[in-house]
Amino acid sequence: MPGAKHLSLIGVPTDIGASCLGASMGPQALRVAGLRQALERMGFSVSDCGDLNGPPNPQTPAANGYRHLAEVVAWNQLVHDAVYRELSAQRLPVVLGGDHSIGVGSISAVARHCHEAGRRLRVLWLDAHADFNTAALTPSGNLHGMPVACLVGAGPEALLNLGGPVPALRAEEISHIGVRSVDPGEKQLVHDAGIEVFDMRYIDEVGMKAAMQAALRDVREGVHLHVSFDVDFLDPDIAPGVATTVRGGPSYREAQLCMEMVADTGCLASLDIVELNPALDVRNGTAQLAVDLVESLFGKSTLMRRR
Ligand code: 4U7
Ligand code: MN
Ligand code: MN
Ligand code: MN
Repeated sequence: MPGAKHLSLIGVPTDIGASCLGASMGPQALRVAGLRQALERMGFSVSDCGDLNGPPNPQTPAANGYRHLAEVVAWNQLVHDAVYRELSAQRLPVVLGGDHSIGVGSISAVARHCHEAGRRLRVLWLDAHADFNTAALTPSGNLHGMPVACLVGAGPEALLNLGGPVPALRAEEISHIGVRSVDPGEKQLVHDAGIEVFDMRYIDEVGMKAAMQAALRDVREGVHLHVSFDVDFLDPDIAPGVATTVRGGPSYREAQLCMEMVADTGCLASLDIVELNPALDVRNGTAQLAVDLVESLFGKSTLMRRR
């Protein structure tokens, strides 16, 4: 839906897939930081659909390798249905997490929409982590560490069947950017699945520009580009308001360039903003930074662009 001028904010106030509580306050922190107003200033028409209302966090230990599987499925079904509804109405969904387990519901809905519309799909996963764990490998049982594996078909049945094609994605439809923390078993799986990962070492060596050129090489008119923005992608020095910080992430300038290069494709058609944890933030600064970067993602630039 490139060119769509109508954006829909969908709040998903949950930390159901994480061990640290607080990502449930993410949607409200993004609202307080002025996300809607920032997008409206750029000329978009924005509706705030309000918050989805899923089950509370029972804070129970893992069973069969998963924590809170039933609740994670319930939240993801709500997310899937809301994202699919907005896409069907030609609106661009902006999912406000919430922890990253909700990427399964969001992206499965995007995949369903693209499948039905005959559109090619590309997903960029901006994250310090690979989020490719399985029940057998996970060190935590937390489903926010497993959404990519679920999307490509390695996950619990109930999370794979939210609607649309199963699996939702082929490995070649998704690329990771900014990865710098992968668990030992996860490493092998990411390798075997053949997922394209532009990790921090790659970005250090060639720079953000070349990394993004490579990640976006086949993104051209007609492609539905989905960005799943885990705020822990950013260096924790500039973005302390997340639970799973990993040092050595993209700087402010690198992150801006990453977002600007996505905007330049003109193909951005859906977005998740996840893992923001206001309980760990300083004066809502990480939420404000996320809003700043999302403006760039939607095409805000310093000067008029000459092409
Ligand atoms: B996030 C972790 F063990 N890999 O699986 C796990 F390090 O959505 C962290 O990227 C997952 O923030 C982080 O629990 C999930 C851990
Ligand atoms: Mn569309
Ligand atoms: Mn993540
Ligand atoms: Mn992460």
